Formats: sequence, structure tokens, C-alpha cells
Amino acid sequence: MKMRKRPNILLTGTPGVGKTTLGKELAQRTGLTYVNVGELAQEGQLYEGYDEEYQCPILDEDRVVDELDEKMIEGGVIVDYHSCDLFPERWFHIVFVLRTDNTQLYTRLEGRGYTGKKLQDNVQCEIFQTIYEEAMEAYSEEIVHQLPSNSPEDLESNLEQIVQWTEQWMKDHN
Ligand code: DAT
Repeated sequence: MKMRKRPNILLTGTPGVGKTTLGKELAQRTGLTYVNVGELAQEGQLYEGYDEEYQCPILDEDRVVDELDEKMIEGGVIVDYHSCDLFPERWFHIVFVLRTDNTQLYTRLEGRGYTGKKLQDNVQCEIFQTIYEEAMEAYSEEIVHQLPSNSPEDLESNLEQIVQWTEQWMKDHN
């Protein structure tokens, strides 16, 4: 029996924009598999050092890619990560960059316990649309979409749009 073809979706954006919230619910509604790259790296200790300035481990990108490649080739994976240029372009059928207004993002990240430089740099990352630009460079522009992620209404609307896109993709490819 041949498996139905299923798309791979990348959810990216500055920390705190709502990737995890969207990704988990999307997995529920589509049956696709949700993968949080931060957690995957943590579980497998896929690190290659420690960043003293940001006080966080440095991802071993090659090992992360190796770890995921087989699953990505199979298809049907939702990947959640706050950066996007480490992944092979061939992995993804569509890329969503979530965007949050900076005052709102500030409040969310403060709530997560971020302070000082880490808080400022992440809010600035969103203001400068760093991840959107990274995505536009790393992937074909036609597959990169920005999604507002400020409210529960935005979340629901994003979910509905992506569920619909996924269903259409599966019709077109099976
Ligand atoms: P990320 O995975 O991008 O770091 P998250 O999913 O953990 O972000 O969400 C960060 C916080 O923001 C969390 O408290 C849930 C909240 N949140 C997520 N999406 C939201 C939305 N569309 N509207 C309001 N709050 C949202």
C-alpha cells in the first residue's frame, strides 16, 4: 500500500509569536506530525557549544538536519523553529512567518521571563523583520507567507487557512 502524500510545513518567526500554539493545534486538526526543533535538539543534545551572551546552547545544525531528514522525505511534518535558513530548501512545500506587534510581543516575552538584552534583541528581531527576510532568502518567495499572530481571532483564521491549504495540497498530489 502506498502512503498518501502529505506536505511539509515550516512555521517560523521570532520567539513568542505563537509558532508552538499554532503548530500543535494544526497537527490536531490535520493529522500531520508536529516537530519542535528546540525540543528535538534538547532531547538529543544536538548542540555544539554554548553562547555566553545569550545564555543558550548553540544548535548543531548538521546533526539536526540529519536527525530529521528521513521523516521530512516521508512528508506530513509541521516544523516549528525561530530560524529557518538551516533547513534544506527541498524540505518544505510552504513556509509561514508569524508576525506579532512589538508591544504585544514584549509583553509575551516578559511573561516568559525574558529580561534585558535577550528581551530587547528579540523584540528588535521582530521590528526589523529579520526572520521574514531570512525566509525570503532561503526559500522560493512564492511559498513564503506572513501571518498576523496578535489575537485568538488571528490564531483561528490562520488555522482555518492552513487546514484548507493542506487539504487542497493533498487533493492535488494524490
Ligand atoms: P513561539 O512558539 O513562537 O515561541 P508560543 O506559541 O509559545 O510562541 O506563544 C507565546 C505566547 O503567546 C503564549 O503565551 C501563547 C500566546 N499566543 C500565541 N499565539 C497567540 C495569538 N494568536 N494571540 C494571542 N496570544 C497568543
